[in-house]
Amino acid sequence: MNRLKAALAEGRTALGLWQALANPYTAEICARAGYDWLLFDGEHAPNTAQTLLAQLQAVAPFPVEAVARPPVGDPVVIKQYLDIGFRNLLIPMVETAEQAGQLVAATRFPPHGIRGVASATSRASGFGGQPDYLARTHEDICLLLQIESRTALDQIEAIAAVPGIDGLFIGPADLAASLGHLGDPRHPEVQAAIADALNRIAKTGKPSGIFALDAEDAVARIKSGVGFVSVGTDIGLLFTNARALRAKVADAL
Ligand code: 3PY
Ligand code: MG
Repeated sequence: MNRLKAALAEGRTALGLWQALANPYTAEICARAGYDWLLFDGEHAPNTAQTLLAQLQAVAPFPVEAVARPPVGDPVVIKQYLDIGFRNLLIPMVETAEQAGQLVAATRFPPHGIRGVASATSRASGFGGQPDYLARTHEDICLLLQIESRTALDQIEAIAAVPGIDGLFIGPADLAASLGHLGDPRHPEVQAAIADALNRIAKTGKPSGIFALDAEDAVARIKSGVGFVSVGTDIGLLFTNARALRAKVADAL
């Protein structure tokens, strides 16, 4: 059973932590921290299928769902991510219902989609040990799409209506850039656009998600009904705490 897919379908909040260190050792540490999901970033972190596989293996013993973000919503990359065993995907830069439909198709074997078939050679099938894999695996796939441009904002209802989409996730950094406020996701215009987008997603009945700007932002988003929230990043935790510790000691001297 996919715990993230189930949580979203039942309207339960799912807390996530972004993984950009591209490292199985730190992924294992974060997997012990109690989050519902960890996002392994193939778009902006130095990940390959091999490094993603190692991270997936590192977190496998823990009750946390691994979500992968491919660099692009490409059926070939999606096929590779699914084959190594990711069952939760967050696709960046989705702008149209047509694109959303193609992404759903990329996650399903024919006749329901276009996903290329590997069974006995894929980790996802338990290396061939799962007899109903080809017929049932799509039932466990959770497909999350990112809304992060002005064009995408206009298409929220159409994208959400595509069968097979499990949730829509706001990317504040790219959205800010698209709205003319590069590097300033807290700009009132960006915040107003995000509030409007979250409201409209809620009206479609689909779960919404967001990359929170800090802990306070995460709490506010969760209280307002956002279903899956990334509350921070591995790099942020390391860098912020490394700096703060040094400053604390240096300031006391
Ligand atoms: C964005 O903010 O643009 C994202 O993709 C999530 O961090
Ligand atoms: Mg983005």
